[in-house]
This record gives sequence, structure tokens and C-alpha cells, in this order.
Amino acid sequence: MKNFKRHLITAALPYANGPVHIGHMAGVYLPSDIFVRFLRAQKKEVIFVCGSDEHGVPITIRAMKENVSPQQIVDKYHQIIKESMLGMGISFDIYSRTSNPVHHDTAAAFFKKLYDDGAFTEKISEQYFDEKANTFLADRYIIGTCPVCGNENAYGDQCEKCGSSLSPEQLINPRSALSDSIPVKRSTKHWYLQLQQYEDWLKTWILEDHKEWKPNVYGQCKSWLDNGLQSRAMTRDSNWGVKVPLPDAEGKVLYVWFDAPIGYISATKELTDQWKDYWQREDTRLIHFIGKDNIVFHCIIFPAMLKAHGSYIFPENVPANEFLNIEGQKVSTSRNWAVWVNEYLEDFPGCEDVLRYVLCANAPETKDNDFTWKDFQERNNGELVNIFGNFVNRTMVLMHKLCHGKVPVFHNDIMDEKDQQLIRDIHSTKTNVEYNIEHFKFREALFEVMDLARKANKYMQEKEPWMLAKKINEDPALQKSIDNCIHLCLQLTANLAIFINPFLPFTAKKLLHQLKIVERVLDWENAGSLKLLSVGYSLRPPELLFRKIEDEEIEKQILKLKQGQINMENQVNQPEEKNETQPLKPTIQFDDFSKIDLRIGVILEAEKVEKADKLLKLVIDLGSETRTIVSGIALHFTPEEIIGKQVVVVANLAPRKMRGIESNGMILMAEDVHGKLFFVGPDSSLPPGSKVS
Ligand code: B3M
Ligand code: ZN
Repeated sequence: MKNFKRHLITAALPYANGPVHIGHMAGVYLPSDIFVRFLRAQKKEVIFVCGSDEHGVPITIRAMKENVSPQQIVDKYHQIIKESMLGMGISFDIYSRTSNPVHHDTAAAFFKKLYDDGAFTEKISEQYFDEKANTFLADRYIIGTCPVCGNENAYGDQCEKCGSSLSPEQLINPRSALSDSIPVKRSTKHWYLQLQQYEDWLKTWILEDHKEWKPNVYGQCKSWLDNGLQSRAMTRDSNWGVKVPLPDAEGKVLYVWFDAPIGYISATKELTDQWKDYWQREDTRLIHFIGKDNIVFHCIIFPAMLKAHGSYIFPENVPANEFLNIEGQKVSTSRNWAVWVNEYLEDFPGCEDVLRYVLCANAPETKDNDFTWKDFQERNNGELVNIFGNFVNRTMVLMHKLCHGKVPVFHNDIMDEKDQQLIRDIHSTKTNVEYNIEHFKFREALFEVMDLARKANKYMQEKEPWMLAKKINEDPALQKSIDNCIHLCLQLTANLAIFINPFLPFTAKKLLHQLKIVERVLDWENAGSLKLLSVGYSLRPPELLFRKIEDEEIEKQILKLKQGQINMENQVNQPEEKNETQPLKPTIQFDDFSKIDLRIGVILEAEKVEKADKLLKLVIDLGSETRTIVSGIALHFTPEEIIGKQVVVVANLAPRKMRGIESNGMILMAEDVHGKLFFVGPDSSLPPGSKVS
């Protein structure tokens, strides 16, 4: 590899049309952050740039759905995304946005340069136009019947039901998503980049000179290049975006994939006056971290643009990841099947590193991977708590108990094979972590760190300093063995802080605090040292690094996922007009009503009914007796959250068997138009058994 002087690391600009989910984190932001933190620890010159992608159809579609302006959409989501990134410890040097004037200027000037150099051809073509809304329609805005599967709501670029990619011309009975009217064809002029002119150069640059790129990336590029490139329109008819900087271009903006990657350049400009060093000097190492759906744009179209421009360097690598599924299903924002980072941060405060850990351990580096809440819990409880946290905690506790809260001396004269092996393990961890991070194998690298913690636990278990302490009265010389064990374990703990820092920076901070060492110690050059803590240095009392995650927390998240989907389905299946109250049932007489005995009850116990998703078995206090009632509310509430709730019970309902359990009565629930359930009960607490009439 060339000797680079500086590093420019970019992470794909997320569309500001919604919050970021854990798939984005696992695929792009976490790996790039680990990489950057590692470079910084090596004291390399590096900048890390990102920002919101605020143009293009995804934004205007969202605005249409929420019935607000595109500006309101990007303002809202830019803020949410920025906070999520910060919350997860993604350490950008700048998180900008493509609506900034500096970006508009940079992108427009880039386009103008290419235009002046004759890089574009002008072409007039027929495109769908909505006469009612008086606008050309982007492919996404045209809806019609899918010619492949018959889905009546396929988009002009893709059918979400069968996954076929389509062109608007293929849709049967096309209609406009804006006005529902039938679009007409109108001619419009656009500027096309002659990608085929760069084909030979791209073939040499990627297929010959970058054989080291990840197989998924290299493979996709090869197939694009083998199929031959065609010219592509770099402008669109729209009012939202960077205006085409030409006199006869009213109502035309730059194609979002033309302007967005230039966003990396504008963000760098915003960050530093030295931006040209980063973008125009051959001794800069430019790396784009992206998801697999962005490969062609970063490896073919953007480099072709840079080549056409002539003043810029090219990426040295584009380590794209595959996708992360959730509980066995593809993430889908339209079906609301996602774990949103902003919600995670709210639900699990102080557990940023847990998510970082799980997403890195499961990162979809070579193939699509699956996130499950169960695995999240098991990795936290079994690995972070039981292995890493447990080792550090035992070391700190024993140091306080057996070595007066100070770093004990290491006695070289009694060093044994186990000590030597542990020292070798520390050194090989350093080499292996380095190698793996440099090769974008972050899972492997993290595994190496955990493996060292595992070995350290084993070492401590075999040395049993607590047993030695019991025999110390008979044999005072044993103190030397205790000292050696604790000394090594402490130095190893300090090394763990260095090793884990790129992955779990919050945890590294906590370790610094306990060990009373300064941030500089985390420099990578210190890794492998056995002199990180001086003998006689007194350390702080231990604090737990990780907490156990309970079953209930996990159940709640699974419920939330399913619930989100139910709400979504209800929204889809119940268009606006159905949001009215249900018609009333036929009239009854007072006598009919008075047959019903309604009582106030208190939920004493609640548990899930096995093999029945929707049922909870409740034990209810009715004052004079307790009752078992089976209720169909399990998709709406967890058992824990309803204990102690006052409810209204139909107390004289005939018993009924459900899933083999006899249910004696029923509790009253209210339901909103989306199918969400609410308890009905008194507004202040009443004695159980009180009559309701
Ligand atoms: N906004 C696409 C995406 O989020 C896009 C990335 C732009 S990177 C220059 O998939
Ligand atoms: Zn289809």
C-alpha cells in the first residue's frame, strides 16, 4: 500500500426523509467510526465527513405523505439523524447537509465545469407529465399495475411486492401519485453524462488496480462494466434540489446522485480551509463507507464525474456492506419493520456500546445478516457482562481486596509459563486487531478483543488468587504469586481499554476513569505495553461496565416491532373514511343491561399463555375473591406493565376455556381507530369488588 499522508473518510449521506435505523448503523456508520477511531488512535491525520442528503425524490415523497413542505421534512429529520449519530458516538468531524449554500454552490460549479468541458450531451425525451399538478413526474411518482405480479400499486421504478425493477413505461394503467390523474407524455430536455467514455479507464482502475476491493464490491463493479455503460441523465425536472446552472433550465435540478457525493466535498470545504489537500493531492487516502445499494454510484458514476472534472483524487477503497435483517425479515420503512436508533437510545439509556457491540459482532460484512433481540440480550449478558465486564470487575475487586487498592509489584523471578502465555496473547491481539481493522474486517477484530478477555478470565480462574489468599498465613511467600496475577490482570485491563476503544468508546472512557489514566494512554502505540499502570498507583473502586438486560426489556422490544407493524397494517387497511366511530348495535332494554355485573378489579398477576401470541393469563383481585381471566391483549401490553392496574371486569360472564385455561370473566377495553387498546377503569383507586353501573 502507498504511504499516504492523510486520510479522508466518508460515510454515505443518509436521506433526511426518516430517522436512521440499526441497519444503517451496522452497514455504514459503525464500521466507518471504528476505522476512524483506530486511525486517530494511531495518530494519523484523518477527517471523517458526513451529512444529510436532503434532495431527491425520497424527500419530496415523504413531504407529500406527511403533507408538509420538503424543507420541513429535511429540517425535522436532519436534526433527528444528527442526534442519533451523536448519541451512538459516531465521531464525525462534520455532519453537514446538502441544503447548505456552500453545497449548492459547489455542486452547481462542478456541473458547470463539466458542461463547459463538453462532458454532457443534451437529449430531448418523452416523459410522463401530470397536467393537473403541472409537473413532470419522477419514476417514483408514477403508480400502476406491475406487469410481473399484478400488484396495482407498483411504482414507476420498482414493484415493492415482487421486487422487480421497472421503468414507468412498463406499468399498466399508469396514474400520478400526486393527483391520481392519468399522466401524459411530454418532451423535456436533460443533460447526460457519457459514462461509456470512462469505461476503459474504469476497467483498468477498478478491475486491474483494485483487485483488493471486497468481493461484493468488486463483483458488482465487474458486472456493470461487463454489461457496458450507457449515458445517464444528470438532471431532473423538479423544483427541489440544486438548480441547474444554465440559462435555459427553468424547473430543472441536478440529479440527486450527481449532487449528493459532491456533498462530501462541500462538507470538507465547510470543515477546513485545507480541503484541497484532502481532495486534490495524491497522498490522500480517500475511503467511502457505504451500503451495497450505493455501490454503482460510488464506484462508477462518482469516479466518472471526478475523472471528467479532472482535479480530484479517486477513492482508494469502497468497503460496502450488505444488509442487516431484523428478526429474519428485511428492514422495511414502509412496513415499519425497523429498529430506529433514536428510539433505541431512549429505551436503553447508557447502553450505546451494547448496540455498537452487537451490530459489530453481527455486521453484514460479507453477506446479509440478521439482528434479533434475543441475540442482542445473549450477547450482552453472555459476552459483555459475563466475559469482558466480569474480568475487569474481578480484577478491580481483587486488587482492592488483596493488594490494598494499589497496583502490586511484578516479581520477574517467579514468572511462569501461564504469565508468559498471557503476555504473548496481549501482543498477538494487537497484531490481529490491526490486521483485521486495516482489512475492514471489524467483526474479526472485535472477536480478537473478546477472545483476549476470555483468555484473561481463564488465566485468573487458573491462578485463583483468592485461594492463595486463604493460605497466606501459613505461607507468606504466596503474596508474590497473588501480586503477579493481579499485576498482569491490571495491565491487561489497561490494554483492553486501548483495544476496545475504537469499538466501544464509552466503555473505554469508563475504564480510563477506574484506572485513573488519561486519554493519551489510549494511543495505539501503547497497546501491548505492560507498563501502562505504575506499581504502587492507587486505583478507583470498581464500577460495573455493563448491566444485565432482562427478559422483559427484550419482550417489550419484540412487542414494539410487532405493534408497529400492526399499526401500520391498520393504517394501510383502513383508509381515512373508516376512521369514524363504529355504528351502534340495536337498542336493548334496561333489564338486559342490568343482567351484567360489572366490578372493579386489580390485576395481581399476568403472564403470557404459551403458544398463543395474543393471550395473557391474568389473576384479578375482585375483593371477595381472585379470578383467572384470559385476555386477548398480549400484542398490546407486556405482563409487567399492567400489574396493579385497576380494570372493569364483567364478573358474571359464564366461564370459557381458552387454550386449556378456564377464563372466568372478561375485562373491558377501549379501542381506537388504529386498533390500539386502552384500559377502562376508575380515575382514582377504588377497593377491588366495587360495583360499576
Ligand atoms: N442518500 C442513499 C442512501 O441513503 C444516499 C447516499 C448518498 S451518499 C453520497 O441509501
Ligand atoms: Zn410486482
